[in-house]
Amino acid sequence: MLKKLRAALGLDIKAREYAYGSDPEHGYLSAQKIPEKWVKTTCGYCSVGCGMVVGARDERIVSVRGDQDHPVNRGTLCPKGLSEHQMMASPHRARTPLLRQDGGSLERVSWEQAYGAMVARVRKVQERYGLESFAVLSTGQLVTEEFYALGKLVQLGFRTANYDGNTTLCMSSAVAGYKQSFGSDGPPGSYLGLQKAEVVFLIGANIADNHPVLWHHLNQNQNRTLIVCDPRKTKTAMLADIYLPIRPRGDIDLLNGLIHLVIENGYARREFIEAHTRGFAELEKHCRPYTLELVVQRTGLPPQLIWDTFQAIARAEKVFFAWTMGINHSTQGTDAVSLINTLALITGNIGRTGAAPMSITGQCNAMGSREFSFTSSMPGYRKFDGEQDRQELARLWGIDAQQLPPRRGLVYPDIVDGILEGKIRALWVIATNPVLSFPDQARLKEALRRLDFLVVQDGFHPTATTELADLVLPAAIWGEKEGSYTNSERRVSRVRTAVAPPGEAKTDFEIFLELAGYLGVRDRLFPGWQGPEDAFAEMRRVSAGRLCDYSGMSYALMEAQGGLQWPCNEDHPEGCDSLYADGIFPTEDGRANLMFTSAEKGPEEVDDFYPLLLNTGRTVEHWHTGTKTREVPILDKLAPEAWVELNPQTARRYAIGARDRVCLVSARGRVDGLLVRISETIGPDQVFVPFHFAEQCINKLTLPAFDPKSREPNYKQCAVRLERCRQPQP
Ligand SMILES: Nc1nc2c(c(=O)[nH]1)N[C@H]1C(S)=C(S)[C@@H](COP(=O)(O)OP(=O)(O)OC[C@H]3O[C@@H](n4cnc5c(=O)[nH]c(N)nc54)[C@H](O)[C@@H]3O)O[C@H]1N2
Ligand SMILES: Nc1nc2c(c(=O)[nH]1)N[C@H]1C(S)=C(S)[C@@H](COP(=O)(O)OP(=O)(O)OC[C@H]3O[C@@H](n4cnc5c(=O)[nH]c(N)nc54)[C@H](O)[C@@H]3O)O[C@H]1N2
Ligand code: SF4
Ligand SMILES: [Mo]
Repeated sequence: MLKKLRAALGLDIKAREYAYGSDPEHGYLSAQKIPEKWVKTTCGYCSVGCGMVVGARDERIVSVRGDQDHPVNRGTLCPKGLSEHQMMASPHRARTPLLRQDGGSLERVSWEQAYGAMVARVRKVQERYGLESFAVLSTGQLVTEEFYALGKLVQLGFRTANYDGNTTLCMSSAVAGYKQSFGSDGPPGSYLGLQKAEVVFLIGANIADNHPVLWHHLNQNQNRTLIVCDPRKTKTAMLADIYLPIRPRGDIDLLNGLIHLVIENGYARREFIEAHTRGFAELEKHCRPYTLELVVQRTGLPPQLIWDTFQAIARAEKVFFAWTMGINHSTQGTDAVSLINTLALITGNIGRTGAAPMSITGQCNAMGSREFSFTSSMPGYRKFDGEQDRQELARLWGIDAQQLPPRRGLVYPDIVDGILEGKIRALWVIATNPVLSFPDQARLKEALRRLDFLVVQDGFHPTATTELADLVLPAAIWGEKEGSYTNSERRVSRVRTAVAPPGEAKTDFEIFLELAGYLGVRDRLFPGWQGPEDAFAEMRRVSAGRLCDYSGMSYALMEAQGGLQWPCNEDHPEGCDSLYADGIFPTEDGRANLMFTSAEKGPEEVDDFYPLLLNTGRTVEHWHTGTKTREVPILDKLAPEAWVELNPQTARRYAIGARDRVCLVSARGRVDGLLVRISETIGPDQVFVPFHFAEQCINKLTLPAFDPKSREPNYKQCAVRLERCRQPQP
């Protein structure tokens, strides 16, 4: 019967399977769901960087499946990846430029009017208040070619250094921590390490929800010991051999204690330490007081678990240390990162497959922004204050080094402060939604209201941020643009166009180049550029000889291999699995720094008035502020609203039952109508709420406290109190 039907519809078996595989509701009976063409690309959500094949028909993506040949995922995808195409046809896509004039409503305008207005308004502000009164906030979600073009446009075209990205909300602590330890940014390990390590130590990383396809690598490693350190017993923690239910912010004490145990018990790799590091004597002295008793007292962990963790690390030949936001999202994030690097260094876990410290990044192309966006460093990981770096980049670009910004400009939270202080008067926001994602929402909104001019460039409208804009620029998104993303393991993979963007939306790349034309700098900055491949050619030249060396890459090679890990050059024509295999680090004397630190008090402690510690984060179904995933019916049905996780003891204390609704209040705001989930996954003095929901935006409560080195926000702890709900539900 089916065979006949298939024959009648003229479907070949493969096409039927593809369509059925991703769309069981309509399945193979719907001829409109049968792709006319298949395009290989990379997932546009998280930094795992799964390879996928998307099927398009009539300018719509109708099917998505995992690329069987891609080394990252071998055909597997998580729920977000599998349903990625469903957000594209959302009624909330931005379709035309919109301009607000004289305080009125946003009205449709042509691109010419939009560009004209933007250049005129920004120039006016810059003429009146100085070049640096214009600031730009970008993202980790453009293709790298777009980052490269944007960096040149902002720094050399608009000539403002006050330019940063949402990446400061995410992994700037990892960047700063790598720089402190190794002299440069760059994650030393790769996913193969998850397969080859004897011990995998995950610290503040919930990969089961947030990097699900990394399990695919862990699962290939049956003999490993998995250690998970997280105050919440997450899905990841539930699968651990050793679960460390650490007190929030206890990581620095734990790491100091582990370093002490390693040294005291004779497990430090003396030969490696002497040949390749600096600062061991000071480290040893610093860690001496961290006895097991002290660490137990500070972290709340049972001594046996700390001892078991130490034994596992000390005895293994290969330990893979990986962390994410439980470490980075802290006022001590940078130093905690460096301490993880130190533990890896003294145990000789660097430069080998399966033996590395490795920050798992977040967004699909946070890494690309680190390499080429001209924010945290100059393109190709060049230092703003490195004389040689400046001369080299100037020569490559054929400009005078004087034209390069003398220093890094203001970083994200300092741009917000700059607006509040009246120093910054115009802001361009690209592919980020700060009104929901930045801490202390009321303060951020107040800042945005004070601006003379706010431009927001987004694939969706309305969003919490586009609603406040004076000018909305409609952008193409994943599936509608060309370029490349770099994933967490330095793998640069192709991103390809399957369909045209909706309405008049344009790719960010086109917008940057056309805007450069209106500004009169297009020929100077982008001579002869037609498309992203021209940017890529220049990126190869600009990165040649650098750590993030793209010189051996081409689009064709990337497509053939399922991405290439940098450095990729004559020495490593197929890319490189581990950094620092020779034990030589990009510091002045080639040695890694054994950085250390002590735990400080958190920026906000609980008290009688605000007795609970609020932890925030993610769930597998949703992506950040939900502009995409809340448009996907299956994902939104699975997780339609925010919730608060409460320990049974806390629930008893407040006489609250499961499915009751409560309100959380901090010194900065309140969130009503949170659905209660009672679970021992969370400690009695803590609560957890995901941050994806505009209706119950948890960043009304979080605090504007930032790491002094990386400027990353302290999203994971603030003091709140719980009240019974005033309203029955939202
Ligand atoms: N489904 C989904 N996946 C995503 C994203 C998404 O929005 N949704 N976003 C992507 C992005 S940009 C990022 S940055 C990553 C983030 O990925 P993760 O870092 O895994 O995500 P989070 O849930 O923010 O935080 C991780 C864990 O840190 C723990 N934690 C809190 N405080 C502490 C502490 O003091 N010590 C320790 N050790 N742990 C602590 C939390 O309990 C939480 O389980 O996910 C990426 N993947
Ligand atoms: N409380 C709390 N807050 C947090 C966190 C937390 O753990 N707790 N995590 C923080 C972290 S790690 C991160 S990374 C941030 C993320 O915070 P945001 O960056 O604000 O979150 P997104 O929802 O990813 O916003 C991306 C925006 O870009 C748009 N967009 C997508 N693709 C494109 C494109 O190709 N071009 C253009 N122009 N627009 C596009 C989307 O529609 C969306 O509006 O949130 C931070 N905020
Ligand atoms: S794990 Fe990340 S990259 Fe892979 S399909 Fe899911 S969201 Fe996409
Ligand atoms: Mo992130």
